[in-house]
Amino acid sequence: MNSWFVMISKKLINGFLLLVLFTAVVPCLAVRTNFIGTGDAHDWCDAASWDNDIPGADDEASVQGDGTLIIDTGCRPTVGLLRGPGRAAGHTTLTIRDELTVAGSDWRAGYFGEGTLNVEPGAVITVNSRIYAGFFGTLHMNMTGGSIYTPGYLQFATGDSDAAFDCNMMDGSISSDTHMYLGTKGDCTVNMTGGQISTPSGMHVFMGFETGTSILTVDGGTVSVGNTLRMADGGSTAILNILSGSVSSSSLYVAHHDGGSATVNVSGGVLSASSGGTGLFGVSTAAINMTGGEFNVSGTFELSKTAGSTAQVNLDGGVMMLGSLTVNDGGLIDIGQGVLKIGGNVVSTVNSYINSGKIIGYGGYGSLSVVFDGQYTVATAGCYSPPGDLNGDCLINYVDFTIFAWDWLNN
Ligand SMILES: [Ca+2]
Repeated sequence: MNSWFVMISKKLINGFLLLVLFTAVVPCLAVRTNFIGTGDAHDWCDAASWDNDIPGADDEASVQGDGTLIIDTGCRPTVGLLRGPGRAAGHTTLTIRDELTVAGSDWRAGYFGEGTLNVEPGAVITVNSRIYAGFFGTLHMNMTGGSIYTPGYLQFATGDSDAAFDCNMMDGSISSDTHMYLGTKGDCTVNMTGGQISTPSGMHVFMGFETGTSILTVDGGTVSVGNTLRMADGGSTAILNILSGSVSSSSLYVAHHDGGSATVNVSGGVLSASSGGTGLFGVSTAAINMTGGEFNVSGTFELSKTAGSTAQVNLDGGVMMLGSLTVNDGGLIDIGQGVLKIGGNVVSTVNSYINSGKIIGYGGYGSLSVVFDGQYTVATAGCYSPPGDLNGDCLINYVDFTIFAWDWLNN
């Protein structure tokens, strides 16, 4: 054979090998298939529910339109991408009772549309890269069991300020290996009465330098944050209510950027962290209202770290137990029926805060007692019963007015 023939033959063979190789490594072309059902109870594993067959492991499943799609027991789909429930027009509902795997990339629920997601016992949802819930749209979620897990991050109410996410979690678990963002651009409401939310990384209760509101209410169940729990980024409002159950983190930042407003209300249960404070990275506003339960920080808790920040702690009940306490200007602790405990003998430090008006009792009407019990410095308040306090609880409010009005009407 002459040399040019050999050369062309080699090129053809190489080309053929390349073609074989190319065909072998490139997966089937991904297709988008849309849920086309209207009304209730369409089965995900029924091809008639889709306009382009049941989505496969490389495909984009788009759960859109007006209707309810169900992943029922025995139907265990794996898809490449998941969009919905809720995409463009209509209100789509997705109910999940068995395994769902998003193998290729992310899941965008409430994606430029409105959807309802029901996660029920038996659901095992695994999303390969990350989860957006309420992404330029609205997602309503009800979780009564099962699990949601992603190794990536998880963002609620994100994309723009019209995005919204609300969730009622009664049982089950939501976990990620990286950050969880409860509101980044739009409003986010999470109500827990059971189950677990956990990450070894951080949680932002509103993150994104926008003006939205994020409310996390825990009345049962546990929230476990391995790193920092940050409340209220610049301009946003964050509210954490704990009625029962527990919330724990490594660091706890209550209002942490310019213009942020954070409120923690504890009436029961336990909030615990290893360190933390208020107004950490900007001029912001913080309130901690306790009427019961425990607020435990094993290390230092610092009030109003950034100059110009304000922080008010109202201890109307429960116990605030701190490893150590720093109260900067702008910080105020008002002790009512609650108890403030600080590790070690820091009686003189606490008295200096009392003398400078940073710790008061009953809004200034109380007398404060500070003692070292051998382990903790314990500050409590007694009440002088100011004029007008007819029931002797040191508060002048509608209860006193009721007594006054009753006496007046009966005499
Ligand atoms: Ca009273």
